[in-house]
Amino acid sequence: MKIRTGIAALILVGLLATAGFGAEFTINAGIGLNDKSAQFQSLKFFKELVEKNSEGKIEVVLFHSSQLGDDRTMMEALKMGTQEMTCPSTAPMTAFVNAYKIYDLPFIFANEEVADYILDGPVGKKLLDMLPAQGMIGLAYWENGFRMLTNSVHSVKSPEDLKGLKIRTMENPIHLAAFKVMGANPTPMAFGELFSAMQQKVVDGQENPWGTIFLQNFFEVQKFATDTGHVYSPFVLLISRIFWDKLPDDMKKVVQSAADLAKVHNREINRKMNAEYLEKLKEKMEVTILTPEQKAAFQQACQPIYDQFAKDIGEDLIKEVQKLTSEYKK
Ligand code: KDG
Repeated sequence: MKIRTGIAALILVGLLATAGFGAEFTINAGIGLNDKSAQFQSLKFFKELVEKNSEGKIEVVLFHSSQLGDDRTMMEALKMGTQEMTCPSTAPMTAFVNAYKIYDLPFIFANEEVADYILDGPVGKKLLDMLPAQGMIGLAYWENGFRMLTNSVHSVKSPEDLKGLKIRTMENPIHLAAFKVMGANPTPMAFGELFSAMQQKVVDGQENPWGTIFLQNFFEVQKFATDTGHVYSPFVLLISRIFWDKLPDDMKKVVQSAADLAKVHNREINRKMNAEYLEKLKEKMEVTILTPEQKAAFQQACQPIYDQFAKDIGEDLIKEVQKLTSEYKK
């Protein structure tokens, strides 16, 4: 009898530990994308590492599909300390730290390798270091990816084809200005409202990486896609400063190292998934792959944005990034 009770108690302790009971700290982490996304898969990877390496002292609870709100609302919650973690695109982060607009300049990064080089270098670090003053700690740059255009009206092969199309953008002044200058009729909206806005034809189109277009079933309400790749969207894994300041140093190390390892994992699976889902989307939508000349026309059309936002972002920062990206190419 005693042995049986002992075993039962052991099982119970095990169950409680896996359920997070007894954990000293809980990280509630919320994102906008769904549970099939590379972002959610990477959060699961992060959770496993943190829970294992903290020996159960930290529990990570995951929420997807805007269950805890949109990017902006979750960042506000981090600032107030009512939510511990989120992973927004950098575009809506510009409401908190203006310098993040540098990443929104159209065509600033030619490919993912250049993006990694900038994000993991001094510029990326400088921008992460601006976050604590806003009540958030930037643990690592993960990846959303190059953004592609979709719509339900007609195929888009040139900026002229955008004329009059109502395009949902993220809440970001540069994205709005870029689509305006290309002739579209842009409107900012939270991600969680996007699918039904397209379904109800409140907007004609949107822009997101291939993985999102496929995994969020956007192809059900959008017939046309174009590989514009007009903006590279980084994600930042953010943790509330209020929570961070309560963590002992050894636990901070566990969280930081899991964020760094998950970054490598995230970039790897995200790139694989984006390539794979482009092929799948070709079976479901009319996908236009632009020639280099066609792509150059979009780049040309967006050029005025650089002057328009030079003062706002800071000419020195723009020059610094352009210098680094050109060095990388050599
Ligand atoms: O989880 C991330 C999403 O909330 C959001 O950042 C996705 O790219 C996105 C968009 O278009 O809003």
